Amino acid sequence: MIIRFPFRQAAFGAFAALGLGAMSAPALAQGEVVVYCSVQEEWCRPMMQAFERKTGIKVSMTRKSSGETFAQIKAEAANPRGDVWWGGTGDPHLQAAEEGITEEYRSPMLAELLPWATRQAEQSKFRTVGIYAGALGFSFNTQQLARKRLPEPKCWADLAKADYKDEVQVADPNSSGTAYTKVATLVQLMGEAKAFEFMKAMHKNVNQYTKSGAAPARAAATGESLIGITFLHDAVAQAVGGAPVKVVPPCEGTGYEIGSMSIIKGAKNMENAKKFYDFALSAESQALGAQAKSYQVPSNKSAPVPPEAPKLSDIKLIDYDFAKYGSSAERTRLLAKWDAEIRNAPKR
Ligand code: S7P
Repeated sequence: MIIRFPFRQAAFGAFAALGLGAMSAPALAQGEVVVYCSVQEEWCRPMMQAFERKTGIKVSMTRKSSGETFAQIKAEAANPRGDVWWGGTGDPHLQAAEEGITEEYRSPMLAELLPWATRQAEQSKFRTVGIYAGALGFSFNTQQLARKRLPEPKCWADLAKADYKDEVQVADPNSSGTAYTKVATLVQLMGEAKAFEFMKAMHKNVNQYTKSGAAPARAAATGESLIGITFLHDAVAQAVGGAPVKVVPPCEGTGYEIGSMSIIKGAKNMENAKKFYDFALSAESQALGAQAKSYQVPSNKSAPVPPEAPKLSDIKLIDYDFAKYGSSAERTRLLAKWDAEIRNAPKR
């Protein structure tokens, strides 16, 4: 009892700050919430711990990539096991909203968000919301590049050149939201026919389609792969950690993500899911990202933007059509086309 008392005080303070102060303190220390986390493990853990510390609500967390989590929520729809899906690229969250497997929730915290984050909520009829943003690109290992006497890749087009045979790593767009963002970005940037021609040519240079979207940044950092296509912030995390990598926003322009969060339809712990959702939209919780070396741009207007975060205003960004590329029909069609035309295309 003596140990728990100050904990409850802290929890009450947090809920008062989130506009939930009318709840009784003993109730705050009860219950659980099941969170499917699609950011990097390094950020998932401190975020869950911070929520537990604030509220006394126990968190059961599973970390999986965006596409994998979407597939899991869909498979579990008749008997949902998760309550909240936190993080991951916005497209599969939008698809989940359209397919009715996530729940409408108008958080009181929406007023604190930047317009791109609330647009995501409005677009999905309040079934998802933006929690961070980040641009796509690639990174390369500077030591390996010098050792192999190769030219610096600067553009998407460079990644299909014979110079980089077996030197490019990128994730599989079925499991990875990052890699789906890449497919949708190239289609918007080049037109669909040219984008698939380019991906077929680049396929000859791909040494591995990984499950996780951020893995190619780690591979470029260690030199296991010369080049890794990822979100720029995932590559920056490697550079900040001291890896010999250069981070490249492609010269032709690039797409970006609105990392999102959704409550799962039929959540067994609905009230706690909403508390987690409100907490995840607060400036205080979003500041935890940078502490965990996750350098996305946060969606809360008052959350500090990490100085390491790639400056979106300095990058040639396309006007990414989230409504189209996050729609069920388009995402399903593009993934099937990638499977049919790219995954097993000849390497020679
Ligand atoms: O590392 C953070 C991040 O890049 O990971 C998320 C990503 O969707 C999860 O990885 P997958 O590509 O494997 O799905 C991004 O939303 C986030 O910025």
